[in-house]
Amino acid sequence: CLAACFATPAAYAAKPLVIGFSQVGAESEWRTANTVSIKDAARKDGITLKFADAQQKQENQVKAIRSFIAQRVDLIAFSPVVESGWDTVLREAKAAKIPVVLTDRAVNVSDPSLYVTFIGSDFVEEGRRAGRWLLERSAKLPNPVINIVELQGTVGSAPALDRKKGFEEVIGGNAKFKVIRSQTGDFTRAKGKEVMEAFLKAEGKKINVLYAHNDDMAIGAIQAIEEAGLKPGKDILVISIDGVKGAFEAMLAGKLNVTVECSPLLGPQLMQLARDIVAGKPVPRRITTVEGVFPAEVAAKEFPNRKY
Ligand code: GYE
Repeated sequence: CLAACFATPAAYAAKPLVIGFSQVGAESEWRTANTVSIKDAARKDGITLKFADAQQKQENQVKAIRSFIAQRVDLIAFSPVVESGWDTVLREAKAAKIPVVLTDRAVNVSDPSLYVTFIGSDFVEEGRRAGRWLLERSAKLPNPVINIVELQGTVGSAPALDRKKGFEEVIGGNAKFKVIRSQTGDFTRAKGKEVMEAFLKAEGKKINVLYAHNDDMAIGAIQAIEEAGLKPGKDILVISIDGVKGAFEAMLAGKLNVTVECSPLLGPQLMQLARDIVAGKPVPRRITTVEGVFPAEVAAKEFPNRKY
């Protein structure tokens, strides 16, 4: 028993924490920055991170979580691609006594004890912020009716559901605003472009505003607008969410009007939470990220401060 018997308590305490993390995919600039933040924070903290990319598929996330349970990791964290369908696998984690932390996106489960805490943005509020910007901006427009097309995020995902809801909360019930088309672009540039092309074909110059649930889809759509011979940012106002560098570049080029910030830099907070949870300390049930709104007018000033 030599080594084990003589190991000091400090040696045990130094055993690195093992976290299994199931990521949504690599669908956007936001996601890439989120992955970097989590991997960097784990490395800095000496935490062993088992990282799995689900390529936007729930079945892959379920598999990854089951494999983390089989490996008996200390904690499971994941960003659920969609809200529903998690009860079974999370019950398995609970039965194995492995705590679960949600990052970025929420789940819809019948038993709230299936996860310890949820860290991430308030997506409904982000949608409201996008709506409020449009309300203010459109007060200056002569149009009696403002026709909006909407590029939704991944079907069934928390940010797509909530960003739609928050936006509608602000502009709904106001006869001036009409959402004439709304379809998913799956949070990617390629899909954003493709769906915007279809919107433009169907509605053409009727479109006054594009509301995209993330910057990547807006950037794809901007290309489609230009290819249709229209000026993004002028002929069609473009509103999006995230605040990634690509969005700032588009604002500096005059092609995007506003981005509502959504921070992907969740890594350091996640590592701290993981340590606290494993040490048995109480943690808040919900940790909401603090964020702002960046209209094109402040893009030049803010660009050098952006971290993602
Ligand atoms: O807005 C989008 C990404 O869940 C907040 O997912 C995240 C969203 C983000 O693909 O760009």
